[in-house]
Amino acid sequence: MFSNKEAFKQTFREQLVGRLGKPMQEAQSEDVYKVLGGMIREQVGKNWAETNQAYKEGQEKQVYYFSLEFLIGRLLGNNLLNLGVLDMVREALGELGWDLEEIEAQEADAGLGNGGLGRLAACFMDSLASLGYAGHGCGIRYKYGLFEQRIVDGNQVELPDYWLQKGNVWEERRPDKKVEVHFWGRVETREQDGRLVFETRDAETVWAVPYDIPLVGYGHAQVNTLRIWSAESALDPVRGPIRGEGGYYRFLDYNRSVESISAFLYPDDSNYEGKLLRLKQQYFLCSAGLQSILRTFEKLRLPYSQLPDKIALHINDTHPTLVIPELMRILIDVKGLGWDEAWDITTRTVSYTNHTILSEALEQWPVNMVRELLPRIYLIIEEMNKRYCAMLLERYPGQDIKIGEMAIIHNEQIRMAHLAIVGSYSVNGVAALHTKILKEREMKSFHELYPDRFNNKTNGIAHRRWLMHANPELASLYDETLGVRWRTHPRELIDLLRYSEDEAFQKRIQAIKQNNKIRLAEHVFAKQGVRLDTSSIFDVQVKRLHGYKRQLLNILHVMHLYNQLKTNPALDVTPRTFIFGAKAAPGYFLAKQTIKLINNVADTINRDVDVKDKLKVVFLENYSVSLAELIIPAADVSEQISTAGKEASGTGNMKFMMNGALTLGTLDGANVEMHEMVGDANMFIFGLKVDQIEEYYRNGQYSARKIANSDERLREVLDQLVNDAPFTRHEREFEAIYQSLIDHNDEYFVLKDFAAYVDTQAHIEQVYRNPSEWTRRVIVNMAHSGKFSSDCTIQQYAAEIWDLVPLSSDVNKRILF
Ligand code: 4GP
Repeated sequence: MFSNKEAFKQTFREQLVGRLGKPMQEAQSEDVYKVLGGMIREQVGKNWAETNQAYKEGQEKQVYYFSLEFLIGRLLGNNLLNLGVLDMVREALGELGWDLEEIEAQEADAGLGNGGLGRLAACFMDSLASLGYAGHGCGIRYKYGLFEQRIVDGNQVELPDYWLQKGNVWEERRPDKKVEVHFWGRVETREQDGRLVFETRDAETVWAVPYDIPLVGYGHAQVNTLRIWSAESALDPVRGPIRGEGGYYRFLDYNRSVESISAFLYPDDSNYEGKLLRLKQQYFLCSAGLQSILRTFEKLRLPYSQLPDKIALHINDTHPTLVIPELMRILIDVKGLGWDEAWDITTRTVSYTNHTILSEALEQWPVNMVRELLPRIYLIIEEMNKRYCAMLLERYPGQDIKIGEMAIIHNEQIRMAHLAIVGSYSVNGVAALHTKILKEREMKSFHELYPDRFNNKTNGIAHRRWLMHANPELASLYDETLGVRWRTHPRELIDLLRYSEDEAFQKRIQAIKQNNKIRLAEHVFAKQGVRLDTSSIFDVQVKRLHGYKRQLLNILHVMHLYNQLKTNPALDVTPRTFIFGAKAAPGYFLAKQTIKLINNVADTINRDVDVKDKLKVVFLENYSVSLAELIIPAADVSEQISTAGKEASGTGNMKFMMNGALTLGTLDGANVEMHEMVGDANMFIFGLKVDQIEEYYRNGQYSARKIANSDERLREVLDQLVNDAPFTRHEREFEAIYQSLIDHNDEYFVLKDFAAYVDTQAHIEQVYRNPSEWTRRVIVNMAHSGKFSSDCTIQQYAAEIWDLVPLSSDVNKRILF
């Protein structure tokens, strides 16, 4: 049905009428979306079945990527692109009177993730399928994704994101594949044939029901699977809670508690509330995912000793660490293996990625909680800890403090990062600097103990989504200039270097940027009623709101620019539009205050006719994957200004680089690697470096107050946080921010980096005035951005961690276009 435009139109018409049961002229955009989505699902169904068959034959090793987050965004456009029919469908729909973009906008933006970690998982899924690897996602089908953000009087208000309200055309519910997950209960031990047998009694049973989403590879017929699990009550009149007096009411309570397991994603990527429920979610995913994987493995009729040859289990940060004790449990209690053999298999199967060194994100679970909720799992963790500490004692005799620091269980807490390191064969950081910090500081003793286990895998992004889909004009220019190989060999973008000084090419790049700016400006006007000047510099900071990401530094600089213009209206500035987008964790007060501050500043500046043609600030509501696809191609300046050492990698930085923005950044995360490639001349680097920051931490000599007092510009903006004009709406409105900077001594060195940031921003203005020089730098960045495709990253994971080769079946050799 997608073989050519006319055939497509014909089928589309028939299906539209057939499925909807109403005449075509009455169809709404939403109807068109559903029908088109259904057609694609049908189209990939055959390939999906064929791929699954190939997997069943078991030739290739498969990787399962366990993640509590998959920030996949919309799938329609990406699927059309990967099937090679995007342009044809756009044209065909156009001829039928529909605009594809509007149709795409009907799809709920699946926000099953908070930020970088969740988006990375989604990019990895795309690359795994596109490169022909057998790689699948294992996640939770949250009923509510990350909250929807509204800005009301400048404040963030959170609304539930019921993304499934209109159904989900991509997923397939698979009740036949459901598995049982057990909570609570008590463990009974008995001896049988000379060994201890553990049985859990009186546990609560929950059904885990999988929903499968096809992951379409680019350009070939292979289709992998994202399996997300939903919790349902296991209504069993004989064994279940409904039995006996008052049973029905007990059942209702039980039902509520079961449904809450997959009800919502925790809206927080740095600290955790509702700990018990979160722990339940984690175990639910690990147990359900593993059971279904092992069921497939058993069909191969191989001994469990060969599990590591056929299956790799990857845990995305510590959230799914319970995969380790759960695998031990199944191997020992269900399959009857001994501890040592089970341990050997487990530690040859599991690998782990660390995504952050923020101490508040390092997960720990109280012993009591784990012991009660997951009694058998607790015993296994305890045993692991016992054996591991005995090994440490042998290695470090008499060093009790060190052993305590390295233990899995300490001070009545279970440290998930330690469990993950001890129970896996590979631990990786997500950018060179981050991995170095893990090895030399955060996980130093573990690196000494297991030097070969640690490795780096710098993050990457799905360049097909972030370039071909988000920036089609630029992608066409690349096709025209380089041919189409870059689409599957992104490092070949390096050939763009030849055109960096080519005036005609520069002009094309400038025109594309301009069009993307217009596209964004139209969207912003339609959504928020703010008009943007598309000839101004679009200076963008979009990411989660967190102290270390320093949106505050950015907005203080904007306040300073405004102050300058007010004092000296004739000041010769290059017009600027500062664009922000960020969600703050609902319980993170300072982050929410920062959003309010940005909105107040925007309000003041945008109303002031004195600065009308020079300065504008806009906070874009409800930052999401689809909004990012509009914003990023329109950016001139990419703000990557985290406190050095705090941003593990960043992936926004890569998306902007690829889409032709110049980076204003600190030497942090993957910025460092970008800088190594393009050099000082092509990036705007400023601020403290990691070792300088460490030195401050060591010597305790940082004084925010001193810095504030010695810089007139800072004094002025700091005053403006608490005095009643021009950015505050009542006295002391931003007292908390002020205190964090002055009384709490500026944890993220905002004040220390302020002067350097202001200077670098001034330098940016100068360079921007020379369009040819600016564009030359942009092209150099684009040329080097191919390294940051997740295709490259996944190839490294496959070769160096998972030991995976592309599928040899016909299905991935069948080229679609
Ligand atoms: C993020 C890191 O903060 C970011 O630097 C990194 O690029 C991203 O993971 C992917 O590796 N961490 C999280 C989190 O999103 O929840 O810890």
